[in-house]
Amino acid sequence: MAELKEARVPDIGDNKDVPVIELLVAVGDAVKKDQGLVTLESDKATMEVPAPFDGVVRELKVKVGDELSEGSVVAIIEAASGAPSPQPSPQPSPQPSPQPSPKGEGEARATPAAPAAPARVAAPVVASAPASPPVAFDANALLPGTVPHASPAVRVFARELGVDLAQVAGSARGGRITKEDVQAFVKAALAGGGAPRAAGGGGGGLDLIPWPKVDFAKFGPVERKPLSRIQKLSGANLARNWAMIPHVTQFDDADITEMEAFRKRLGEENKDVKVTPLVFLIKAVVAALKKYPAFNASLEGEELVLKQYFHIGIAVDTPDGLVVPVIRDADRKGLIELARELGEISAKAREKKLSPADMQGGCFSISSLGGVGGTAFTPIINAPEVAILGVSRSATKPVWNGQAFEPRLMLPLSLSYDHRVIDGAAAARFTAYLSQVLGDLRRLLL
Ligand code: CAO
Repeated sequence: MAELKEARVPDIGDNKDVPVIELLVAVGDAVKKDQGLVTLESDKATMEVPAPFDGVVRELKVKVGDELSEGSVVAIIEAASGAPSPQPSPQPSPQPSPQPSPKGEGEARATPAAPAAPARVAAPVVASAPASPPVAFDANALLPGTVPHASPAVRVFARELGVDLAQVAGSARGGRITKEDVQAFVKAALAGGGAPRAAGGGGGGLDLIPWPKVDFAKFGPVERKPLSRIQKLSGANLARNWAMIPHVTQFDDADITEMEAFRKRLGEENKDVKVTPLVFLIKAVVAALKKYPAFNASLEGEELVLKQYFHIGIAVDTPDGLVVPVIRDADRKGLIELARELGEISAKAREKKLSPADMQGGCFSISSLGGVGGTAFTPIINAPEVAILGVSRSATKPVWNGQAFEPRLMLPLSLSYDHRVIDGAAAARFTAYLSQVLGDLRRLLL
């Protein structure tokens, strides 16, 4: 009799809560031992969770975006027992009776205490139901069960080139897509005058002209330097966010003359911690998010997910590129505690010690170039957030007080927002409120 068994995430080292970026199989697919079921991507690596034995996928316990750790149940697989496996049955599996996996968790709740991997491997399933048949060139023809099959390295390679693997025909056994297949696809696309479509499926294809190919060495000496891993990852995210989110940036100034005097006093009283303007900004942002909840939201289809927690991402410049660790529950922390935590996460970022969990769950990000310079910039929204605050260097400026010009310390604010979610008037109110709070910190008590 056929046996239903769980396929779980194996030992993945120190990685925890690693997001699922791709489902490689669908319910009803026949799978071979070691065939990838889903792809996980941490900030450091992409990995496939393999099928622990041959069988037929009866249930997928995860969806894209779920976060998995070692032992999380990925799928329920019916292991064939001796006889060749029949075509996938439309009947729901009677045993076990799992519940839907809760959002954001990959843990299956209804299959407790089951062994991590089945001891007995069933007989191979029939070849008439290949797990990943060669994928048709037309992505629109992509059906459940014909998900492109490629190794994590090839997936990363394709993503870097902006190639949608669903459009690539795999030449290796079982339709597996190789690096050469991706290269051939890009060459064909370039030769045909078109460009590979933006990866991610949701981009809808940008139909851009090809990237200019220039032999720079013809014009003078050059040196080639590979991008760091962080640059590659953040570059892909930034490009997607810039291309897919209709950004608008609202600029404003906050008079921080009094705030600055208070900050200096705080610094003198707390010499063991560096209190920079950024901690006041975190507090002011939390107050503004409470007043304007649409800024503490994410867009999911036709719904806004409004968050009732206040986790603030901070863009940190490191020698390897930009990372955005998250300060959790910033609403429950005081200025000194925030200053301490900011110092800790910045140091951790620069020492490359951030874990994926340190960079997850953010509601809204702040990118401060105040320590560097500039008067304004347009930060790119850190999806799935809907807004980001850029902060430039404060400067003393003459400000008209109704009777005379007064020297005031002014802090430039640049708020980029997703115009699908936030209107210009709301953005102007948000920055005006931020400016009021920073101008008079007593407002934080209201
Ligand atoms: N105006 C004037 N001075 C400012 C300021 C501002 N808005 N913000 C900070 N400063 C001062 C600080 O007070 C500090 O002065 P002292 O050395 O005299 O104490 C100095 O500038 C350096 O501050 P800092 O940068 O070390 O600290 P921070 O808390 O302001 O920022 C961090 C911490 C991690 C956010 C920052 O170091 C960093 O990495 N910023 C870059 C972020 C980035 O690259 N963003 C661009 C992304 S593109 O969207």
